[in-house]
Amino acid sequence: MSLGPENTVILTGAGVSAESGLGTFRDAGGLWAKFDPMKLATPEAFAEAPERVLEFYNARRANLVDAKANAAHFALAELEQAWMMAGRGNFGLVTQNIDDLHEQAGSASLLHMHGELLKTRCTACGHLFTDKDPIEHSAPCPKCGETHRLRPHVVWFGEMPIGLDHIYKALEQVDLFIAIGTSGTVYPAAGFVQEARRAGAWTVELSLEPGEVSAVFDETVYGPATEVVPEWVAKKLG
Ligand code: BV8
Repeated sequence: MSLGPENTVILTGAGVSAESGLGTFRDAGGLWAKFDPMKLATPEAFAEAPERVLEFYNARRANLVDAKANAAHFALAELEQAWMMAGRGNFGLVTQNIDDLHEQAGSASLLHMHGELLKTRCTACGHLFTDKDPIEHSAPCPKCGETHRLRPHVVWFGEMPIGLDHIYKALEQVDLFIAIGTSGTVYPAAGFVQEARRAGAWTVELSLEPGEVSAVFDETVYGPATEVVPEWVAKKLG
């Protein structure tokens, strides 16, 4: 009997990049333990205090420039390769992370639903460009020349995540859903596992410890991503 396609959707969060030295949000000592997200990661905060918000993101951008992909990122790129080579079904990697570590590891079908820290966007003309330098609030847009209109290309609280229609379409026909290194706190991402279950998928959580929605997963494995993810992928690829 043919196994049929095994359409796969993977959702990653800050935990997959933790061992690359990038801070998580809600762990002890995490970013939101030190900073108030409502004062730094909302459009209102940016409108009220653009310099403070830019300082926060410029510091994280500078920290990201030297970060390197880890074994978990590489294992996910290997899983995608195997899927494509064997024609095992659709494969989509949705990340909540704004770093570029999945790209570094070679992941191709990648969607940054919360944006990308190494991109800057002009709110006047919409120009979107890769940018590793600090964003100066008064700087002119390289395309339209307007000043005071540049922002990090990240999705703040209250803003619409990127690619939701594409993600929900993939979740309608998913057979295997794997959530990796995410606390399941932020919606709509935290609700994806429910969509996957509605589609009849096998759902897996790979993280350091149980998150807010762990109870609904069919399979859970806890431990550092650089150990748990390569092990899970090796077992899956037999
Ligand atoms: C939306 C980008 C409307 C910027 C982020 C009131 C007003 C407005 C909205 C809301 C509201 N109340 C609720 C909401 C919805 C809100 C929300 O969910 N709030 C929460 C706090 C309750 N969501 C939104 O606003 C979203 N937009 O709702 O739009 C809409 C939506 C749908 C349809 C129509 C309209 C936008 C949310 C995006 C916000 N932007 N980031 C930036 O990075 O600064 S959120 C931020 O937290 C990250 O992007 C990340 O995506 C997100 C979740 O964090 P995690 O990745 O899970 O990280 P966390 O630290 O929490 O957990 C780490 C995990 O890793 C832990 O489980 C840990 O155990 C594990 N771990 C740690 N180390 C390791 C490890 N695992 C393995 N190995 C290790 N070594």
